[in-house]
Amino acid sequence: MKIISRPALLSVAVSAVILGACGESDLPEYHKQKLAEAELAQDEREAEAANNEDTFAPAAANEDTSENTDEDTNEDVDEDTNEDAIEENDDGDDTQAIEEDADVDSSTGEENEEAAEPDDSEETNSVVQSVDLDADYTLVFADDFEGDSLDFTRWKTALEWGPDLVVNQEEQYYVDIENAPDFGYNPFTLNDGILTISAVPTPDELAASANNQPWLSGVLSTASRFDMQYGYLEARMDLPAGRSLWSSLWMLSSDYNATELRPRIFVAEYDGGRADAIFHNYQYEDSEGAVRSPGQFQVDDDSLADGFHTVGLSWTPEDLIFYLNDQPRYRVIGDRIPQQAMYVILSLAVGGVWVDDSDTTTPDPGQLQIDYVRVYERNNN
Ligand SMILES: [Ca+2]
Ligand SMILES: [Ca+2]
Repeated sequence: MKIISRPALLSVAVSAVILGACGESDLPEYHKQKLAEAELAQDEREAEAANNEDTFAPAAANEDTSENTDEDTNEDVDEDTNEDAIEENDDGDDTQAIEEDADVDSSTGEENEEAAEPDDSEETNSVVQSVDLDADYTLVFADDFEGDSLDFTRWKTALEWGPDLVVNQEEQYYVDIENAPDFGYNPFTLNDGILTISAVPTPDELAASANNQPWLSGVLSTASRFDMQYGYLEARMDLPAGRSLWSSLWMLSSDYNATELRPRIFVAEYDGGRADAIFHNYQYEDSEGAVRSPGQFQVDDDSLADGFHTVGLSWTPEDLIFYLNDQPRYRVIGDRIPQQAMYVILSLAVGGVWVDDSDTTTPDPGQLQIDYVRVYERNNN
């Protein structure tokens, strides 16, 4: 495993949102639907697994590295929570400083028009200090895609609920090339250290195998093969512009049915139909089981459609910081930051409720290119 040499990031002010400050808005409908469908499928899989332990390996247990601070993660929201969060974050935390300032730095982004109603979580500016991957972190997972084929010790090519469940009215069928190598279409190609996921219209002869979905595409997941809990996740990708192409780097809880918060982190979502913006989000469940989110956060950048860009997530027990091209853009803090192992997913969806339906202008093929995916753990200080 090689050490990544890179310049340290500058300390910059970034918009931050404090979870639970005033309660968050409801989820966008499509995420609710996705969640409900995924849970249903997961329940079915669990029931199946109970009957046949050979066919379903539960996610590998992760070392519990959470030195959960003395914060009460289930504390009811009240008017003091916001102040508490700020104070607790300042106390004993040498990497973060928060300036109490009601003015949000609007130059870093704005509410997504299609997201839920703007929430009333408190926003503030916070100073994010450098992430020095060379000095303070150790590389614990990396795929530079230098080989001739996918490394199935690192990646699954299916989601946990299997390829046949349609969520979000998405139009693609994710070919599980690991388990169906003779499917007839392989969405994954590797060339010169670049993995390309190619989405194409489903050929007639494969329609039945593809659950009659009109597109074929690919997904990568580290479920049961690699979990992370805190650290820095980064992917370098050339995102595809074009109608209906929905690229995502996201994370789900490794123990999806049994954990508090049931967190899911959308490190980066990209709609090729509005190619000059990227979206970050975090979702969790409150103590009543309602799914909450501080809201989808939009970062505008008119260079996104061209060339390679890095997207990253810094995750500590105290915060989530979302990065684009090594610059922190959005920070989430508070007592509902995930304190549990999660796994990593990369997907190229086509169509669905968040993007336009495919039509004759949808690129064929639509191609997401990935240079690398890396995960670093922070060294003990
Ligand atoms: Ca591109
Ligand atoms: Ca590479």
